[in-house]
Amino acid sequence: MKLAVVGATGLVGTEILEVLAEHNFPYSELLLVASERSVGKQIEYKGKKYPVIGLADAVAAKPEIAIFSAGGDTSLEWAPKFAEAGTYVIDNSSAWRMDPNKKLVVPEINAKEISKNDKIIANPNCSTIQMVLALEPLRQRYGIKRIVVSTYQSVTGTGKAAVDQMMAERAGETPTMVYPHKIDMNVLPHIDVFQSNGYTKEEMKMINETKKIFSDDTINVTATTVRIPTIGGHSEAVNVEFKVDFDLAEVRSLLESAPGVIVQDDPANFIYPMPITAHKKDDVFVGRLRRDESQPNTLNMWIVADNLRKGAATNAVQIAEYLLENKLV
Ligand code: 2RA
Repeated sequence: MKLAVVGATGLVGTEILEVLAEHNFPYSELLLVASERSVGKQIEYKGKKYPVIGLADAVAAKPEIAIFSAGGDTSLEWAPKFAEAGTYVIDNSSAWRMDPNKKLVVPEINAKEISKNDKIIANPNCSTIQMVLALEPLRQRYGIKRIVVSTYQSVTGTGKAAVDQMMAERAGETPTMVYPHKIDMNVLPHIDVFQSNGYTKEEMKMINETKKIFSDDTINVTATTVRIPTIGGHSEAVNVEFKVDFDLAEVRSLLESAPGVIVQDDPANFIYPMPITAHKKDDVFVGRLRRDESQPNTLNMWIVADNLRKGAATNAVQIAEYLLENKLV
């Protein structure tokens, strides 16, 4: 089974390789693919050096699976070419997520929707993945009317240049600005571009992708997404109104038995999810569970996950594992 990683030199691409190694993902040949300027570079992976190849050569090799993290433009141009060659493309960009003919997959929720015809599969936005994974067991049990989410997102979500800006500011050096403002010792209520409705693209992604993944346009969602000067993961304060009342002990039990979710909720002992403890982990961490006493049937929760892991690389690798396990490749 030939496997291609497209965008292998980026933050997410590097994380994809780490996750593939940790999961001992089976392949007969590994193709590391990047833009022309990186062709010829060597990447060491599991003790072996691999040459970086270009996209045209990768398509010609006809890999069974290609995991993309190379931006929307590259995906729009090249994912169809791989699909035409029979490759399953698992794409981390936003290019295909809202395409009505493409599946938007969090394996624990809707991998079963994937068929042999789905040659381009979209990986949801990182901030969406961690939220819907934690909400899924509660949606199944209580039904969801409305979600209000505020996020606290790591600079790693923007990429290496943003991490470099933060670290330069922290060191008192002159940074190369990625953000419109200083990020260290600051927060930016601004992720991606502002839309005509006053929301940012990131906020609209959370709203629209949540409805698609849950296959339920009746769920009302509103979001405020914020960039904070940290690495290690995205954090989210979620207020969710259910269709019926709930029992807090049952909520905890449902979350504790949910695949891919770990409950860390013992505030008396200062136990709650944090980016520094979620970093490099594949799970989604949930805590601060408490009833919203201001309105019926409503729960507050705090959700943290490593955005480069379950928010991108791990989710994509899990989709690839699903394809193998279900003999779609
Ligand atoms: C971000 N979720 O955090 C977006 C894309 N990775 O910037």
